[in-house]
Amino acid sequence: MVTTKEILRLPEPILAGHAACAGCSSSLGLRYALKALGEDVIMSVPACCTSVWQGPYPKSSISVPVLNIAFAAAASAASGISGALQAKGNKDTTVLAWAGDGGSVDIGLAAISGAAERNDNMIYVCYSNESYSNTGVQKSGATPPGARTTTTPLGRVGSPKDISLIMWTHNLPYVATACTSYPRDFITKLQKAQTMDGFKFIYLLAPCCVGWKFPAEKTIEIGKLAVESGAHILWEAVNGDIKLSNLSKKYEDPAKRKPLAEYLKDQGRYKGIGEDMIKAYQTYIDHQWSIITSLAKISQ
Ligand SMILES: Cc1ncc(C[n+]2csc(CCOP(=O)(O)OP(=O)(O)O)c2C)c(N)n1
Repeated sequence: MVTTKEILRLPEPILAGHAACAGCSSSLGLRYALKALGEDVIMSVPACCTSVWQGPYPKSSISVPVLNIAFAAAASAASGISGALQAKGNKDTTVLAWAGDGGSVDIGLAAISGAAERNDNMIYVCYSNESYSNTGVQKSGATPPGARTTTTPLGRVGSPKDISLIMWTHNLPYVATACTSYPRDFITKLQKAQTMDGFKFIYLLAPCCVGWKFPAEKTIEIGKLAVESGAHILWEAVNGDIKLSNLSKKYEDPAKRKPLAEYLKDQGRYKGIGEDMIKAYQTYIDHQWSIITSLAKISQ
């Protein structure tokens, strides 16, 4: 694993003048990603917070070339870039598709699935603030049970889609989950993905203080609580073999997990949400744990 000192020494890829909200963890995530992947990167970014905060065209606060593309098209555009690089004999440049959960779990899913099935050479990061944030925090397929959004004012009913497991079924070289509160884990996963050919997928939980309604200074703490409560499981799969990441290993034992209520207490999106919905969230989390740990056992 890279050291914190090593991360700090890497060149800054997000330049002054960006328009991210205070406490935005997805911009922090991209900062880590570009530090991890180096300067020889081309990005494909669909409509999402990142395309907004990077600055008004033709200005960009992101230090690598970015193709801003239609909402559903991050993976297809990245496939095109990857194919063009291949045709030019360029094996060095990393193609990074960087998209929100709305653009990945919902509208871009067919494009991602196609690119994954073809095993097109790219790293696809779905940063998830668990909603369509930049258009006013609507529910996405990744919104957890009970969460209030502008389209679920009484709390989200039903279960989210687990896009990481959906991608895992595509038999990919690399699939992982990460969280912006754990940069070393994320960076290590990105660097591992970068050494592999084909389609690599990372789901990055990125708490959003605006959408989740918590104070900006709590961004890192909230992300940690997501992992410590077991709500977000950190794992990776190399060629299909799933294993829990060290940071999540101890939470395999439910008794070691912090209560879900502790993770939710500072999030305004859960304020006043009934016990039945919180229970549904806990049931969903327990179900996810049983799937991941079963798959990890089979992989041993
Ligand atoms: C086809 C289409 N529908 C709707 C929009 C409007 N739109 C732009 S970004 C966005 C939300 C993006 O949500 P997400 O992918 O979760 O990224 P985030 O904003 O949370 O970063 C929407 C609905 C659009 N650009 N194109």
